[in-house]
Amino acid sequence: MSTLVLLRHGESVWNAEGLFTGWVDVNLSEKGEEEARKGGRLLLDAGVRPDVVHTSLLKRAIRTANLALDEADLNWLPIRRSWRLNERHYGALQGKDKAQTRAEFGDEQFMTWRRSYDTPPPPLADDNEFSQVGDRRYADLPPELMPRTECLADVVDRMLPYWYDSIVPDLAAGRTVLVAAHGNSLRALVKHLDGIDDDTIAGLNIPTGIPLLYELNDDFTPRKTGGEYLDPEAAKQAIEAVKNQGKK
Ligand code: DG2
Repeated sequence: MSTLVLLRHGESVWNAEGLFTGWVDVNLSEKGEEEARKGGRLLLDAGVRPDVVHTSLLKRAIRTANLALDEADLNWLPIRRSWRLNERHYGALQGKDKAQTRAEFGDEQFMTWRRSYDTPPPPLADDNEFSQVGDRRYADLPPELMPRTECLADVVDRMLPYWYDSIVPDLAAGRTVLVAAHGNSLRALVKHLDGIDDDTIAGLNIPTGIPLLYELNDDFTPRKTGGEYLDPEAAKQAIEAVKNQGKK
């Protein structure tokens, strides 16, 4: 048996403004910093002691991990980072206002772009101010893997090699693993863990800053489907808020 904790970063400044973010490297809001610290306290209070952390290459996830670890007095933990845990690349929607996009394109198109499994938003042009093409942190990424847009299916495809090659070996070694990542990269991981089908995953939303604990069997399947939020009441409300984003 092993323990996996999933933590979506605290609220970012663009979450607060209601903008599509994707691979744009925005910071945490003050509220997000507090959510991250609270996430660390929840781990401490629940007696969950991670041995290793995996994050994306984006500062909202990296800072969330650091703030949570600081609160839990675990600053010394090894941290591994990968672009494969990055948020879904939101294509041409990056930087756009969610409510305005919904008003302009209608509810159905908005939800298709936001939550359909296999329809990506239009690609982002390389010369767009919110493009990551040419960003030094992705220099090792083979050019053909650099996304210009992604649907959730694409995220599952690029995240799973990291799950099998980097996270599972830590779990197999008996380490408690904390994954600090993003709404959609974690939806991709939960889809895999819980065996959620391509349609049902549209209804799954992950709140910011609340640790989601999975006890795993020896074959890395969850002992309890859906895991367990360390603050279930707060999670319920925050999940509703994520679901309703884009509604004025
Ligand atoms: C949000 C998710 O990602 O947005 O890219 O806008 O978790 O990194 O803040 P995160 C974004 P939705 O898919 O929930 O609209």
